[in-house]
Amino acid sequence: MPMGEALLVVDVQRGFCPGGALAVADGDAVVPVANRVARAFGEVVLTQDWHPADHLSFASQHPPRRPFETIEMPYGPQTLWPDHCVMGSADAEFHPGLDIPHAGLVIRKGRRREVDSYSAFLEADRRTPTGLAGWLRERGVGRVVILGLATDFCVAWSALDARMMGFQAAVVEDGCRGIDLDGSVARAWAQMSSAGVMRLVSSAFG
Ligand code: VGL
Ligand code: ZN
Repeated sequence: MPMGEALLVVDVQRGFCPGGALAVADGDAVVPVANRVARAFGEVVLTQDWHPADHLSFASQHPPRRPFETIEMPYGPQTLWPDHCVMGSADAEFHPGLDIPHAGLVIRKGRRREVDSYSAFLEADRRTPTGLAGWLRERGVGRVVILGLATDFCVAWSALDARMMGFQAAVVEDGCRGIDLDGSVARAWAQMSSAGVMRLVSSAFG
């Protein structure tokens, strides 16, 4: 049986687009790219960052800490963020321009107060699976193509975990935008490249 492919569309939500709580510069530019690339895939998975209002990745839970500082959590260092993508809020909705009606699965991650989850596969404790790997394997998917927000956090962690879990992985560069804290976008690309993540452009998909 030929190895199946799936497209993983990461966190294309209002919160990460201009006007959102954790806006990524030019974040909404990925929306038409996601829509176009998705047409080339029979199998598409969407992820949504989906936090309780008192999530421990929010700086507001750790006064006097400020957003973008780092603290130690039981599972390691954690960047602190502005309150964002609170479950059920407008900020957590998909970008209204996202048009992928044939998506088969939505993974909501970061739902537990104590543990962040950048990756679509594993929470930040590096132990708790989201179930995505099993879903993909059961459907014969061996290769994932990834795009979305943000390059240096949820996209990169998802791509690295895809490799760690035995999938081939590729990231569509022009389908991503980054937050870029102290060079984190360049570091993410270097890590992805050493892990064997391919770098693609969306024109490859028509
Ligand atoms: C993300 C920071 C916090 C992301 C999510 O989607 O890349 N970044 N939560
Ligand atoms: Zn988050």
